[in-house]
Amino acid sequence: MSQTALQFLVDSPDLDGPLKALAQKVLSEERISEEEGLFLFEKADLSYLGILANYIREKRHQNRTYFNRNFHLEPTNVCLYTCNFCSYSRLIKKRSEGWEYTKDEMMDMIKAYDEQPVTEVHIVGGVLPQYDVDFYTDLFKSIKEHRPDLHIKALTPVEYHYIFKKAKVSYEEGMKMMLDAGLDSMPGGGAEIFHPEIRDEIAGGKCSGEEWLRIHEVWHELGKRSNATMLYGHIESYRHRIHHLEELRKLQDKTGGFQTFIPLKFRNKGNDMAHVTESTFIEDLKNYAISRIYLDNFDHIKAYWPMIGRDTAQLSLSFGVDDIDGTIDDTTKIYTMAGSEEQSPKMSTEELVKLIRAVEREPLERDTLYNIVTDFKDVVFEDEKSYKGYIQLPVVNN
Ligand code: V47
Ligand code: SF4
Repeated sequence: MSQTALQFLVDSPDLDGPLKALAQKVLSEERISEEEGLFLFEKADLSYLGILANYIREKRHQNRTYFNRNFHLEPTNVCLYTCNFCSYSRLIKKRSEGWEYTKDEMMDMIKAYDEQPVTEVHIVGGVLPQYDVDFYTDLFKSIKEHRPDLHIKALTPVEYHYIFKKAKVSYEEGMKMMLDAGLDSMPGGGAEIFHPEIRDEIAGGKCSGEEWLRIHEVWHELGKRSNATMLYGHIESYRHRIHHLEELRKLQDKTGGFQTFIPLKFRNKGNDMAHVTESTFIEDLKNYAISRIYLDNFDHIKAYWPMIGRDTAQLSLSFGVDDIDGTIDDTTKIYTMAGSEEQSPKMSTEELVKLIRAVEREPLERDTLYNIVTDFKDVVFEDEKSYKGYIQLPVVNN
């Protein structure tokens, strides 16, 4: 279906110049350049981008749409850094307003999921001196002792850079210590925008773009996988987004260790960038589509539904996205504090399955490494026949 749509576009007499050449490139699986990526951001319209991105998505995954069963654990929201976009952190001088969990408290939270079929814990939070190499290696070991099959996806180069420096160990030594303690994979956070023109402005003081990339490289060299993100839609220009995507594509060519790319839409509530207007819904879909087209060496593009909402997540599945993260639970505060669509992000497996089916895609529960846990092909929920999905058509008044 989408192959026909792209072929039809390429053959259309109404399409010429660079747009025709780029559509032809996607059809023949040729890589697009940085200039061409920039051109797509600046000149291509959404329907055109949708055809290209959906072609790639369906060629790789057909209708398959992945999600997992996970929960988030955020050790602290107190942080030494002061990223302008962050609504979540509390400065040290206001630490009484935040939380700082001990290892025992965190283990109690882990144990609260004992009876539930979750496959992953996603751990990320603020940066503070007491959360050091010893704290995290001890935590990871305790989680593995308690529940060996629970996949630990934890911490970003922001934390790793800080704790390794404090412990006076190299990235190589530090990541090996994490591996030995039970770390399974790294989430994609802390990437923001790599280009120093923007990074220094919005996330000054924490690890640089090069350091972020290098820590992922070291982790991949240990044979392990990780994700990547990009915080977009604030003060960056399209040139900065392409630079970011290009850096990721280059590293992926080298290591092949990234699994998923997750574009993160900047939300402006309760932070020092509240004056910056958020990107439009059209812009969000364009960004997913161009990410899918540009990152030809990434298997998956993920839409993080708690942040963009269920309707956009459903639509994104036609703009290059094949993964909508997980059931989550309401344990993550990063987005709710920044004004995300979902104020208490929690979706049951049944709701996720229905949400995916409502846009005629095929839901598959995966584990963190994309092994299939449950294929819902033969599972039909009682009320599904009358289920209308989340997308409401607008009422037109003549
Ligand atoms: O690094 C913080 C972003 C990230 C805001 O790997 C904001 O599977 C928008 O990385 N508006 C953390 N974004 C979350 C993250 C993530 C989420 C889901 C899945 C995975 C994965 C990773 O959240 C931070 C930062 O880039 N962020 N504040 C904000 N106001
Ligand atoms: Fe700290 Fe992360 Fe927030 Fe930056 S984004 S202030 S590093 S918690």
